[in-house]
Amino acid sequence: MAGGRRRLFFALWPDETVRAQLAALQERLPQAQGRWVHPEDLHLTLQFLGSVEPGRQACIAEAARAVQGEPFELEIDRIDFWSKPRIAWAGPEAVPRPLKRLVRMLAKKLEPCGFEPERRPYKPHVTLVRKSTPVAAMKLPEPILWAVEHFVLVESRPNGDPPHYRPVEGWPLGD
Ligand code: 3AM
Repeated sequence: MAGGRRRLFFALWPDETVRAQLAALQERLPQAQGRWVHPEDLHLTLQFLGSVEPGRQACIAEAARAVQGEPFELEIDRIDFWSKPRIAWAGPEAVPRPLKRLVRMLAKKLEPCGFEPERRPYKPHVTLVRKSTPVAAMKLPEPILWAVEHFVLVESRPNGDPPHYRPVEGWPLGD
């Protein structure tokens, strides 16, 4: 990675099939008013990094390479709403152990790069609508089955028109 400061985060990035299914969930929220996440931007954040100067970007890639994860299946089976950040989201009722381990390991490997581990408990979610009006929690009749085989580093360019996010590099989970 070269260039100037970049706003970065690690995420799970859906393939086209899962992306289309997640985008279809947005259509289940017709009552919500707010800023709809562009379908091309739908993702599940693993760790937010913020604005990163060029000197730390190689360290981040090195940290990601050192993560020893394993593939897993994520069952997106509910829609819910958080009132404080005002987001409507989709996520798994049960958090798979390999996902917890992945997030923990990533945080640990990133510490030498100068990133403090997140203190709040990890709550995996795919944001569907920001600045949303309240949405009733709902169990999905048919969960989305997301076979997770890699994770990515994403660059965020929040200004201008969406999509705002672009995966810049990816790493496989498992061999
Ligand atoms: O994945 P979601 O959409 O929930 O809100 C930002 C977005 O969350 C969040 O990181 C994701 C990718 O941009 N984010 C933005 N600023 C943040 C911060 N200072 C943050 N998360 C933690 N701390």
